[in-house]
Amino acid sequence: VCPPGVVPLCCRPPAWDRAARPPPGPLQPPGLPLAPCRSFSNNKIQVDLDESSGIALMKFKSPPVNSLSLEFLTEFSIGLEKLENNRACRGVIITSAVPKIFSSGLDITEMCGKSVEHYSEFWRAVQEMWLRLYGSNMVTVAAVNGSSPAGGCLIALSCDYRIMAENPKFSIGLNEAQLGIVAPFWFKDTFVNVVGHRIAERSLQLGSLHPAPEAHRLGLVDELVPEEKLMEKAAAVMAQWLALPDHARQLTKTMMRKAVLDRLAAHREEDLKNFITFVSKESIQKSLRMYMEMLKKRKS
Ligand code: CO8
Repeated sequence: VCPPGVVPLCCRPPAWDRAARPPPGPLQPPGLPLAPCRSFSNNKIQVDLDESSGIALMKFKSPPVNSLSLEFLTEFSIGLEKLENNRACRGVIITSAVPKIFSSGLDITEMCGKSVEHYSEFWRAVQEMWLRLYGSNMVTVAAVNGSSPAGGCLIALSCDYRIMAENPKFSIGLNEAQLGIVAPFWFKDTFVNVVGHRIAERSLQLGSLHPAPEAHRLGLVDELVPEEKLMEKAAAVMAQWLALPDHARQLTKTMMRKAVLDRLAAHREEDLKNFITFVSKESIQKSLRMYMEMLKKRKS
């Protein structure tokens, strides 16, 4: 069972028969357009697709912290859908245009003091984003060039490969417990699939945010590189993954991820109800408000 508009991985047409392309060359430095390239920028995400290599670059550009608002999540899902449906696109590199921040996770203001209808629309958008990204047929590489808590970490975990800037000030993790909230089962499943049960269990209970070197040691990120080398490395990793026939790689990806994807797809409405019940509780609202206040105080 898949949400409307999301074609299950196993049913999507294989990309094996796509036109052969030359191996992808190095990506141009961030900020410069790829050539020849097709761009579709909207308010919060810039997308550049280099049709000759089949590689798209998605850059989050929603300052101050790339928080995942309803608008951001909607743009993200639409961007992924456009790339997925474009036969010229085989892989996407996801990174941030905001210095020092990959994404601060779900926009907490979307979960505070809003109507049930709003919570419902917001949570559906979170589910949709994850189903599209985790279930993508494309090769997905996260170039994590800043801090990446909670929902930001989920985006990175949902990719096929994670490269992080080796700055110990940047941290990544599912820190929901620190906010007094609980990561949903599919956040947990995605985390377990990357780092294994024991590390996920400890990290989730403690709501740990791991500095980049520790995240690398735990296997939460696959590689650390100096920040200025991040895009070059992402392009090299992408080239390695794209050297394989799409069809075989995609079927393998489906085999590895299908059970976890199906679990949310089968329990989507239940998950939505749980979220609404949970987030509507006064005790949870209080925790979220206090956390936002703490962020503001820390600043002053
Ligand atoms: N949502 C909304 N606003 C945010 C968020 C956020 N996630 N993060 C930061 N902001 C705001 C800050 O309040 C601040 O606002 P203002 O300028 O009005 O004071 C502004 O963004 C800038 O923030 P900082 O000054 O803190 O920026 P720094 O560069 O110093 O730090 C960080 C950036 C490291 C990202 C820091 O802001 C931070 O730690 N943010 C919180 C991140 C976080 O804990 N996110 C968790 C969100 S919850 C989630 O993703 C999953 C929940 C799933 C389960 C739900 C079940 C109920």
